[in-house]
Amino acid sequence: MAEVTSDAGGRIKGTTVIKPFVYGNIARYFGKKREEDGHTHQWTVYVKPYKNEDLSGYIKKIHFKLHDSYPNHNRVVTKPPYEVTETGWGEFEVIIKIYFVDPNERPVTVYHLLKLFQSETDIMLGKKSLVVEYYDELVFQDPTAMMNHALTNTRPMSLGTYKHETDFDERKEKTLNNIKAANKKIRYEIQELNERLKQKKENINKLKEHINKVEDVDLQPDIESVT
Ligand code: SLL
Repeated sequence: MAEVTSDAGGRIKGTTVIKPFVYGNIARYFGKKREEDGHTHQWTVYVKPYKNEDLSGYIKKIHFKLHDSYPNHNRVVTKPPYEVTETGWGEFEVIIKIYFVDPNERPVTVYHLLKLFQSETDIMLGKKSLVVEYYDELVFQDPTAMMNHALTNTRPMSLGTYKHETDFDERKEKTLNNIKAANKKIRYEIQELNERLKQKKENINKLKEHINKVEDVDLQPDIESVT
């Protein structure tokens, strides 16, 4: 258990609070290009809690900065759901800036590449929505007493079971397996390279020995002529 003390800024030393969250977008093809503006998709970009909790307990607002082609591209959302729904024709990077209820807490920025297009047939036909979302964590180091209270006293958002479109447990397992496989591969490559290095070193030593021998032989007549 960390020693809990409070410094002049009112921060609780030795405390770390981690808040998992999910950000991303869903999108759906209209099925055709819209005559009047050339838009092809409706999309929603969002920030959600990973576990069922009301983020407004510790999040003050979230800025979603859209592409310049959108009118008033700085969208500010002050309460759940933290999302922006729009229509458009193109993909771009959305800058998501999360502000906290405690002004001492630095805002956190995440970048999300808004995704509209995917090769799956049902998504291309507009029969099914596309979902691209990521898991991340907000880490609060030595929060102030006020922030700590806000972080640890959140309320649930919904009364029902809370579920994501993405199976993050499955993704975690897949990611872990990929990391393990990559680790194994790299370890094997390192071993092989070490083997080759050893071989080369041995060759160098052999050549050095050879050079020494040749030099010794070369020196012999000179030494003899001096004496
Ligand atoms: C590009 N990366 O340069 C893209 C930009 C911009 C998307 C995509 C239009 C919105 C509107 C829209 O979808 N912009 O007209 O209101 O190709």
